[in-house]
Amino acid sequence: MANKPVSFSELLKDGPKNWGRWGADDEIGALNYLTSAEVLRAARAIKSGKVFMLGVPLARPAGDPLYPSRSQPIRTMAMDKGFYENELAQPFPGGMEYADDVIVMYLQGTTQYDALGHVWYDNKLYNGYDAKTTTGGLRKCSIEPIANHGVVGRGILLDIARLKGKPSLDANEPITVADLEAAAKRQNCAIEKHDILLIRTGWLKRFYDHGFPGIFPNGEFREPGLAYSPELVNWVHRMEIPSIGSDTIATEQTLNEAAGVMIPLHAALLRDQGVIFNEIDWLEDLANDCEKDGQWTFMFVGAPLKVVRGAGSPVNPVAIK
Ligand code: UVW
Repeated sequence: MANKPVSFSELLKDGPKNWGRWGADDEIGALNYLTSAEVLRAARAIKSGKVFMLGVPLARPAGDPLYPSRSQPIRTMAMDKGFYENELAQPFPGGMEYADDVIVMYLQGTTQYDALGHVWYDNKLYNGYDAKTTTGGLRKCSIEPIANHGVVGRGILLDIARLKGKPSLDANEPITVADLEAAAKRQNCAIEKHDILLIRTGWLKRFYDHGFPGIFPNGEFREPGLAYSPELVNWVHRMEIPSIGSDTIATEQTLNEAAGVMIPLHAALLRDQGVIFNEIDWLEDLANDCEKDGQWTFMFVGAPLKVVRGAGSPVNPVAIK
């Protein structure tokens, strides 16, 4: 049973903030850590040329994994052979015909990046921008500046499910700093400053194995993941982590029972520190390969779409080993 919720301003009042660190007009937060030197460090992590695409299939007829308040993507044909068969379209001169389609979806309804203006508390976004700047489209901290910069750096996969010796973590199971360090130790690799963290819980595989009950047991949204603690938010700040991704919908433990709050790391890391969240990553193939060859670091490339004023964007991230 969760306690009565504490307000985020109270819970996080002594926590680290990066507001102003990169100037009063900054909109990319911890991506500022990802300089050209970091891209070269990432390139040095490439050893075999193996490529892993971390996006999930989009708009499957059977449905996609997404946050409960979001509806499923709708993809429909705007042009196909049927149009020609029913004389609704004519071939181009020369005889060529074509297919076209349209998708209606939440920008965060698949593997995706959250913009820094995606969440706020106390009416302030990252870097102190007024929450009113989100009305009608994000005029500050949209996905566009993130998409213009790109998310390129050394990635490290931390396989917490393997660390715990189970196919997936349990509902609302927390991941602590000690777990991250123990996973790195088991994998015989070190987490370095400015690393892009990918955290495997095994949760997303439950969706493809068992459908919606696999990730909403008892109909509840209670994902395992990184758990809020002052130690964790200080560790992320000290390690200057630019971005965190996971094989869950929200990249963090859903409910912090002690404080009675939901997804507090969106407040403590994204809003306060400008850490970029990347969600719904497919990590199974990458993790299996890392376990096999013992190489858990790679070049990571995340290229969200330049959606004008968007609160997020779909992405198909790339890990190159
Ligand atoms: C919410 O936190 C509402 O969404 P997401 O998990 O996409 O960040």
